[in-house]
Amino acid sequence: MKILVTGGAGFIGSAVVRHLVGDLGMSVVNLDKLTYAGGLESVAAVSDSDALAFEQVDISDRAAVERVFADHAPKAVMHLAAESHVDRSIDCPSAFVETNVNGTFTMLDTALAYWRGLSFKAQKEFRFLHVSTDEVYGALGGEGLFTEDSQYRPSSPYAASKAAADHFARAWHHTYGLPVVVTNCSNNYGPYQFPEKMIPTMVLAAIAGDRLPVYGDGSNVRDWLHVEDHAEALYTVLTKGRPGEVYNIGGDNERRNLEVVEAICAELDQLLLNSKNKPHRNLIEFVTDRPGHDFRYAIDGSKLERELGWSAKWKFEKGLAETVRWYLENRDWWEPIQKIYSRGRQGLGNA
Ligand code: NAD
Ligand code: TDX
Repeated sequence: MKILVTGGAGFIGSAVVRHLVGDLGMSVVNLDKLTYAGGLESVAAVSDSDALAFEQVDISDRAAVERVFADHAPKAVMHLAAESHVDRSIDCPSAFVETNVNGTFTMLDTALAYWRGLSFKAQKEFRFLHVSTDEVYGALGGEGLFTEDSQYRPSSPYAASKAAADHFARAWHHTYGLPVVVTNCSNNYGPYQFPEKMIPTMVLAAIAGDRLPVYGDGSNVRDWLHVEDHAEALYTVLTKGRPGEVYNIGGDNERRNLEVVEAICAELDQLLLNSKNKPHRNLIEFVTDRPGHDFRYAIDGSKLERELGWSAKWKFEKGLAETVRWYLENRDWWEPIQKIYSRGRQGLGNA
């Protein structure tokens, strides 16, 4: 079975590609524009495989996307390509509308035309997996969990663009019968995450002896899932999920941001015994909060566990420790990125 993965040069998409090609021996077409967030180094572990093809294409470019479908005849689509960083969406929302909304529309509509040309059997087997986020549900207070029935209340331009994309995905199933499945996942962490997101930002800043910028008072809560667990969950939903359904994916790992930053510092204290920056927690600095900062995300992932038999394997403390170690041992992956991205503050809405 050949799978078309969009955004396969990004953080989660590359974990999906490594899982499909490396662990499962499947054929994959990786469609990616290679924005600042994408790099083929993230799929280097499988790039020698004949089972992996790459297409440098923008998901909003309909003619190019049509050509990819025609050339590769995929049996399924896993759609991950997106602008993904909340802070960037505050500074430059138009890119999020263009890629996340128009690009998703283009992917759905091109897939529909392709699907209509398939045999009855191939149509029944085809899947379009739309990968989304728990941020579409807005923010939680101290109590409660997001379920698949939670109301859509997106807060940031990023979340609004993903919510719009989710509605298009559902409509292409409801109106045209395209076999769409939607997933909404909590915060991912792990190797190959672009160093603008919170965890790699803190790890790289601490290694450099720079200040660790904790937004507000650090009490905001995120529910962390290891990216390799997410990749496996997505394959489970692709192969076992029912068209028209939504599945929340979570890790049951709610942590306050300050707790996570302190755990990173403690890990670095152990790994960098001779560092002059020890104890790294002294580098923590509380900075101006993110505008519209969602207080808490937490997922009820019981539907996925109950109906499709998936559950996360990684324990957060072990996964975080291994992630810190991965960044220390893989400077050749992130040092070139630092030449184009300086870890400066984004998302104050001044850009
Ligand atoms: P990422 O920013 O690391 O990677 C995005 C990838 O998409 C990059 O390789 C980039 O080059 C590519 N891309 C961007 N615009 C494109 C375009 N117009 N055409 C083709 N390719 C394009 O993102 P990520 O963190 O890996 O997120 C992947 C998906 O998962 C996104 O849809 C995101 O909304 C969703 N998601 C992310 C998280 C998270 O914690 N990171 C959690 C839940 C859901
Ligand atoms: O420097 C920082 N300091 C800080 O305190 C950064 C970059 C973030 N934060 C805080 C903001 C959040 O409360 O840490 C938390 C996590 O921030 P991000 O890594 O930017 O993630 P978040 O905004 O929660 O969104 C992420 O999870 C859901 C992904 O970027 C989205 O793509 C995904 O949909």
